[in-house]
Amino acid sequence: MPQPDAGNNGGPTDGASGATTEGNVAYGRKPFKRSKSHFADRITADGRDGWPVEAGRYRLVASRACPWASRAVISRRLLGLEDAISLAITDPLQDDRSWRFTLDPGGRDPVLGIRFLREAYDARETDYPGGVSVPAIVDVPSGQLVTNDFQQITLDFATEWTALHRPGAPDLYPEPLREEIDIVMAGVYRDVNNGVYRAGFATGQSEYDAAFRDLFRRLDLLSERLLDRRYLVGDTLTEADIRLFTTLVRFDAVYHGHFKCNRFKLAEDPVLWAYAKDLFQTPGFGDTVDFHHIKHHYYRVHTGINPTGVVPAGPDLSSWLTPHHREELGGRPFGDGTPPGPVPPAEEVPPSGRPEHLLTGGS
Ligand SMILES: N[C@@H](CCC(=O)N[C@@H](CS)C(=O)NCC(=O)O)C(=O)O
Repeated sequence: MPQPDAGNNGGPTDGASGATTEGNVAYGRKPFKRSKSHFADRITADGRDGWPVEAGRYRLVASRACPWASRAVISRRLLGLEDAISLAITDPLQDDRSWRFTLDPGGRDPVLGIRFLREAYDARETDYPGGVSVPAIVDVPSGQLVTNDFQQITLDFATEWTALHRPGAPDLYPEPLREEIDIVMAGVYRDVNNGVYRAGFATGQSEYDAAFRDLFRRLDLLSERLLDRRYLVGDTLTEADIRLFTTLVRFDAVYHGHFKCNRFKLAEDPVLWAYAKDLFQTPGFGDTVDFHHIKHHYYRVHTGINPTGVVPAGPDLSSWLTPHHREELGGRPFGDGTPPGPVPPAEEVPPSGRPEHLLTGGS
């Protein structure tokens, strides 16, 4: 069932509400506060919320610009759910009707037949008053939004969709490590994933200072933690790594400048930089990243903090592909499993979004 919006103070839900709500009015004077997901139904093996796990029934709508949606794209790929859950990629630029399918022929999602993600929200709840956000999972037969609960979607991919995982899929949320994973993820969420937004959309100095301090204190701790261990928890990839990665991969390209998170660049912290490159070069991570979408979304949509909409040409992203040497720490990326195969051709990131598209390629 839809959940009441809690904690939305009328500011941007993540500051990415599209041009109209991104203006100065939306920034308000209250501190940045993330709104809670409105639709929190779960797709489960037993179908207790009315949405059973079923191959081919659901469509994941994601923006490659969005860190929260990118979690779902990575986890879907690591688990080999590509054939079970189809993927729609939105235009990185919202307009005042929010996320749209302008990248698709005729401006319509070819499976759902809609032009705006809002249509799936409306199909679920008439005159839905809240913001439209990605990631969103839509029930294809009815065209209705099922969930936009970004915190739960990936956990359910890992634990409820197991019957449809590929052979050799990793266990991204292993039972014996859940307590530790949850603790690590809580700190990463508060200070890093959401922390960069708190800094970037701060409307006062003390709010910004606090977010900046918490962010870099946490990054220092993470750097220390990762000094002699390849992954955040245990010796394999878990959900915790996915969640940290989606912020780190955006760090130098957008958060360092656009969100004023500039005590250091990721590339200046040897441990975090090597860790992030290691993940980037692991099948399922970097092959989902579109730097063009990331940069253009943040710098062009957030007109409140970048009124000119000019997108910086740098940084040089080709260094994401340089050696990281983290394999010397051991670790078993996929545990007893195997890496995912190649990206399905229809889902390949275009050359413009890849790191080898150097500065000469433009912004
Ligand atoms: N606030 C979302 C979390 C995901 C999120 O913030 N996604 C952003 C993109 S990175 C979004 O779609 N924002 C839409 C908007 O601000 O209108 C939720 O409550 O589920």
